[in-house]
Amino acid sequence: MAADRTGIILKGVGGLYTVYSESAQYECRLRGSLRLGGITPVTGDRVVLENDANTGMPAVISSVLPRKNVLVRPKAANIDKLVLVIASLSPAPDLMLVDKLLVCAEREGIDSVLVVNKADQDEKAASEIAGQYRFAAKCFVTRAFDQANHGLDGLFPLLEGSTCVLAGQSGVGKSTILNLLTDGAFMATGDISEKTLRGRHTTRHAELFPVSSRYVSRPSFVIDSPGFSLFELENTAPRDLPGYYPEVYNHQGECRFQDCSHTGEPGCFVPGLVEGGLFHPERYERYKKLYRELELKEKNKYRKKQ
Ligand SMILES: Nc1nc2c(ncn2[C@@H]2O[C@H](COP(=O)(O)OP(=O)(O)OP(=O)(O)O)[C@@H](O)[C@H]2O)c(=O)[nH]1
Ligand SMILES: [Mg+2]
Ligand SMILES: [Zn+2]
Repeated sequence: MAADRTGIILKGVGGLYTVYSESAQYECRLRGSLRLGGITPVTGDRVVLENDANTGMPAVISSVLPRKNVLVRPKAANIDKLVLVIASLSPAPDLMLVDKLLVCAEREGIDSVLVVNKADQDEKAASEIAGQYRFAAKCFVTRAFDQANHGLDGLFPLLEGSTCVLAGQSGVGKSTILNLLTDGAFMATGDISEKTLRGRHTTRHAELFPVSSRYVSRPSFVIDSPGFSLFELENTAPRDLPGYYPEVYNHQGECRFQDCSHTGEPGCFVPGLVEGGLFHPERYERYKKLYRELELKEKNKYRKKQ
C-alpha cells in the first residue's frame, strides 16, 4: 500500500482548505468524522490527505498530524517565529498588545521579532518603541513600502529554514512586508486612511506563503494574518509572568525574595534594573498593570467556580 500523502495547510476558508503537497496545491474538505471529533485544522497544520475516488486527486483531509504549537491569534500552527509588526504613529501603537503577544510567544516557546514599521511617519517614535523592547526581542525599524530603503535586511537571515507568522494591528503593514518577502503581489494591501471600506484590502484570513529564494537559501515560510487589536491573555497565571519577561528572567537569581511578583515589594531588585536602564520604565509600568489584570482574572475565575 502506498504511504499516506501528507501536506501543509496554506489557508482554510469556509470549510475549504488549500493544501500544498508535493509541489502542487489541492482544494480539500475535512473528513466527516474529523469534523465531528472537534479538531479544526489551521494554517500551518500538517495533514494527511486522501484521494477522491472519482478523480484520483487529493481531496479529503483525513487527519491532522501532531502540532509543535498552535496560536489562537493569529490562528496558525507549527510556528517557529512570531514577527510582531507595529506602526510608529498610525494606527496608534498599542504597546500593551505587543507586551501580551510577546508573553504568549514566550509561553509557547516561540521566538519573537519586533518590526516597528512606518518609520517615515515618525522616526523618533519608531526608535523610541524599538528602545523599549531592546532587551525583549530583536527589533527592526522599517519602511516596508520603500523598496529601496525598507530596513528589513536584518530580518531575512532570521527567516532561514523556518515558518514565521506576521501579527499585529490592522494597517501596520504586515501584507506589505509579505509582498516584499514573497517578491510579488500575493496579497493586496490596503490604506487605513480610506474613509470608506471600498478599495481597502484588509487581510481576511491567515495564509502561508514561501519566502522568495532571493532572501533565504533554505525553504522558509511566512504566514500573513488579519490584524487585530483585542487580545486576552488566556491561561497565564500572574506568578508565571516574570518568567515571560527576558528583562526579568535573565536576572532572576538576583531577587532576594522567592516568588516575588516584582510589582512593588520593598527591596525587590527590578526597580534597580529599571534605574540601570535594563528594563524600560514604561514597559515595567505595563508589566505591573498586566500583573494586576491577570490577578483579577484569576480571582474572578475562582469566584465563578465557587
Ligand atoms: N507610510 C507608510 N505606509 C506604509 C508602510 N508600509 C505599509 N504602508 C501602508 O500602510 C497601509 C496598510 O498596509 P497593509 O500592509 O495592508 O497593512 P496590514 O497590516 O496587512 O493590515 P491588515 O491586513 O488590515 O491587518 C497600506 O496603504 C500600505 O501601503 C510604511 O513603511 N510607511
Ligand atoms: Mg494585511
Ligand atoms: Zn522582585
